[in-house]
Amino acid sequence: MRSPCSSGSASLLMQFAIRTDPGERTIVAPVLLSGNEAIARGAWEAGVRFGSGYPGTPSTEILIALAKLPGVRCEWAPNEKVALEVAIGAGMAGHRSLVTMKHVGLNVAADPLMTLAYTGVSAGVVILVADDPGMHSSQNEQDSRNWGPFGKIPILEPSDSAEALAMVRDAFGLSERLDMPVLVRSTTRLSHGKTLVEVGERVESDTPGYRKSAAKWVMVPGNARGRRVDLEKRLAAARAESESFAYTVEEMRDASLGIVCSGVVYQYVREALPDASTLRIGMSFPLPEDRIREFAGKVGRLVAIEELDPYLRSSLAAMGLAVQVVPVPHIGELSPGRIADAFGIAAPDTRDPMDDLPARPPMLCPGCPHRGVFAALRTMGAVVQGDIGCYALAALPPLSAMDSCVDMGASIGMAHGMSVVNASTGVSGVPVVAVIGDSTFAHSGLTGLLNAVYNNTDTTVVILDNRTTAMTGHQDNPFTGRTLMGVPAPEIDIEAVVRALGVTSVQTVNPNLLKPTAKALGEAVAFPGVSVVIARAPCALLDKEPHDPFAVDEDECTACGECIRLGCPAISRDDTAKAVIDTALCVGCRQCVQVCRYGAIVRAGRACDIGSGL
Ligand SMILES: Cc1ncc(C[n+]2csc(CCOP(=O)(O)OP(=O)(O)O)c2C)c(N)n1
Repeated sequence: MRSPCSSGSASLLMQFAIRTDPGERTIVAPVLLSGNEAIARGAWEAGVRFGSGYPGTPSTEILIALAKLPGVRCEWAPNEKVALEVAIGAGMAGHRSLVTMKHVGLNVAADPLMTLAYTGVSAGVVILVADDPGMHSSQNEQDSRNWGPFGKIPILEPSDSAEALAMVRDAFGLSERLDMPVLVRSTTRLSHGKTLVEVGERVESDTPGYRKSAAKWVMVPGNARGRRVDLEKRLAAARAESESFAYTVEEMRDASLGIVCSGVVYQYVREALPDASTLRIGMSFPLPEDRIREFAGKVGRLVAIEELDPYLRSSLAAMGLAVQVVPVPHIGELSPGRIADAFGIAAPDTRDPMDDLPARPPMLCPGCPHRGVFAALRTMGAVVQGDIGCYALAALPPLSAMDSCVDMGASIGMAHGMSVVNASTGVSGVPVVAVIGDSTFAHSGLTGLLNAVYNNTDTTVVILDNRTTAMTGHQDNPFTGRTLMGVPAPEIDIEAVVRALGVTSVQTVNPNLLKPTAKALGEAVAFPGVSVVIARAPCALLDKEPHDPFAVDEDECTACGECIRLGCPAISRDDTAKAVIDTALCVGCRQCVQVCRYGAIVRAGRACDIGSGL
C-alpha cells in the first residue's frame, strides 16, 4: 500500500477506467485508485443515485468523487445525523443511497442509526464510516466495528481498494436482501492508500418506490416492539450471509500459526508474518462463526490481530476458542513493524520514512483570518471555549489562546456552562468566549446558541466565518452559497439566523483588522446576556489574488517579539533575535504590520531598498 495521500479526481477515475484496444474493442484496464475513490466507484456501479454526508478526514473525498460521476446527486448535509436521515428518506423513496462520515460523525448520527436497524430499508442504504487509528486528524480514536453488535447492523471491512469497490458495490444488494442498513468500515490507510482496481459497468437498480407501511416505518412503541422481534430474524439471515460472504477469505500456509484479521490489517499481517495462515474476515458483524471454528480447527496457535479494540479477540474468546493473546498494541495505528515487534521477530524493512523528518507542528496558515481573533482574545485574558476546525490550532504556542476542544459544537455549551458557574460563584472579570467556525456552527452550534439565549448567561460567541469548511479541504456548507454539485444555493445569512435565535447583540467584523476586532470583542463581553461577533474574512487559501508581501526593516526592529507571538509561519527570528519575514510565505494580510509598534514591518520592496542602502 502507498502511504496516505489525497485522492485524485473522479473524472480521471472515469477516463482511465475504460479504453479501447488496437482492435477497437472496449476493455477495462485496472486503475490505481485510493480506497475513497474505489468506494465512490463501487457505489456508482451499484446504481446509487443519491449520496449524502458531512466532511471528515479520512472520508471526505468519497462524496466529492461520487458527485463527479454521472447519474448521482450528492449533497453535503449540515451534519451527519441529517445526512443519514436524508439518505433514509431517499432509500425509502426507492433510490439506493450512500452516506459518508468519519468515525466521530457516526456518534452524531447514532440516533437515527439505532432505529434504522428496526425499520430496515427499502432501496439499499450503505453507511460508510472511516476510522482514524492513531488520530492523524481526529480528536479521539474509535473502533466502529463496535456499532455492529451495538446497533445490530452488518459491518463490512475491505482490505484494499479493489475490495472496497467490490464490497461497496455488493453492499447495496445485501442491504436490500436483509432489509437492513449496511455499515462499511474504512480506516485512514485504506481510504487514502492506493491499490489496483478492476472497475466494472454501472448497473441501474430497479428498487421500487415508496410503499406505505406504518408497521415498518412508524417506530412508535407498538410497532417498534414488532420490528425488534423481526430484527432477530433479519440478523439470523445476516449470519447466514456472513458464512458465505465471498470477501471472507481463508489462506492456509504454515498451519502452526493462524491469524484472524480484517480490513487493512490483513496487509500488515502478510508483510510481517508472510508464512502465517490467515482468515481475513470480510463481514465483521455478524461474524462467520462456523468458518472461524473451521479455521481454528486447522491451525496450531490461533491469534487475532486488529487495529484498536480487541473486537475479534473478544468475539473468538466468547465463542469458546483458545485464542492466544499477543501484545499487539490496541492504541494507535498498526504497521507491519508493530506486529513483528509484538511477535518478537525481526521486522522486515518497515521503518516509516517519516521517522527521520524533523517534527513540524501544525500551524495556522500565513494570512489566516482566525489569527486576528485569537490575538485579541489572548490580550483580553478570556477563557476561550474552543471547537473543532482549523482554529483549534490557536491552542498551540505561540498563540496559546484556546482553553478547550472536545467535539463539534461543544464550545457554546461549554461557555454557557462555565458562565452559569461563574455567575453563581461570583467569579467576574474573566470573560468567557466560545469560538466556532461557520461549518461547525451549522453542524451543531445552533442548538447550543439557542440554549444559551434560553437559559440566559453572559456568554460571547465568536463565529469564525471564513466562508468555507477549511479544515477538511474547503467544502461548501449552508453559509457559502454553493452545493456539493457546484451549483448556487441560497446563502444563509448568519446574522439573521443568530438574531432569529434571540441574540440582540450581533456585530460583524473583519478579523484581519485587529483594532476593530478587539473593540467588537470588548463590547461583546461587556454586554449583559448572550452576544455574538461574526468574524468574517475568507480563508487565506481561497484568496487567489496576488498581494505584495511584507518584510522587516532590521534597523527599526527591536526584537520585541510581538509579531512572532502571532504564530505566523512566515515570521521567524534571525540570529540576533530580530524578526524576519519569509516573503515567499507572506500573503500580505497586514496583521503583523498592525501589531508592530515600531513601524518595522514594511512592504518587501521598501525593506530591500533600505537594506541595500538605496
Ligand atoms: C462529528 C465530526 N464531524 C466531522 C469532523 C471533521 N471536521 C473537523 S472540523 C470540521 C469543520 C471545520 O470547518 P469550520 O468550522 O468552518 O472551521 P474552519 O476549518 O473553516 O476554520 C470538520 C468537518 C469532526 N471532527 N467531527
